[in-house]
Amino acid sequence: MRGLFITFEGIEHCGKTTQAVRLVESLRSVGHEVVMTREPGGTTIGAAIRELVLHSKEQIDTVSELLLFAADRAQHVRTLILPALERGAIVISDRFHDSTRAYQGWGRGIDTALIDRAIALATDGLDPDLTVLMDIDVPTSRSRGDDASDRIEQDSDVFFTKVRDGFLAIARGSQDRTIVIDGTLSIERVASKIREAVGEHLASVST
Ligand code: Z5A
Repeated sequence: MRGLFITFEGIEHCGKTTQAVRLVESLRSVGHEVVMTREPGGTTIGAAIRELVLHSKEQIDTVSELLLFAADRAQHVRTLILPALERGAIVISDRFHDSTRAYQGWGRGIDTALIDRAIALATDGLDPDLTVLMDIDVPTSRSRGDDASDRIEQDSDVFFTKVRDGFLAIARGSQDRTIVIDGTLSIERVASKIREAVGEHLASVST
């Protein structure tokens, strides 16, 4: 049986990583094989792309940036995600294609048709079964860490407001797979809401 593909999305410091780790622990504790991964950087090639795209000192053209994220994803999907799903594992990815739509589409303003082509090439049509969008506002994001440790984090509040609006619009258009969670709630409350949603999803696919 094909496994389950879950993604976490949201603006920086929304709590994705904290919650993805908790969900992995909770699913492993009841015997599931879980692969936790991330974009960019889920593979060895991806780690090199991550370094380039997040830490390059040189200006990166917006289309080049789109294609670097797409190259990371193509390698990730074909060498890690699909093989794990085919053997029945649950794959949890910290970011996937919604990040491209939100950051490169809504944030950078790249044309939707070009974004769609890059995503289609990289994913070959793979969509998450379930996406958890952790929603926080930009001041909350900044208050959790404003060290601007990578190239994209140095972008303006206006940019991140567009990205957040993008994530919310994408969620409205993909309600069949997306749950939006208020990321300003306590870590415990958020974790419990996510466990509940994933539990319901697992129950619905096993009946
Ligand atoms: N990017 C892109 O542009 N296009 C693409 O296609 C893809 C990515 C795939 C990689 O980000 C960058 O690449 C990202 C988008 C871009 N750029 N930005 N900005 P990343 O995912 O590696 O890093 P990040 O987005 O900056 O996230 P992060 O710093 O790793 O944060 P997080 O995973 O969302 O949150 P966290 O590490 O779990 O928590 C952050 C802090 O908040 C930490 O101190 C926690 O203890 C605290 N926290 C967490 N939850 C709570 C709650 N509920 N209350 C209070 N405090 C909390």
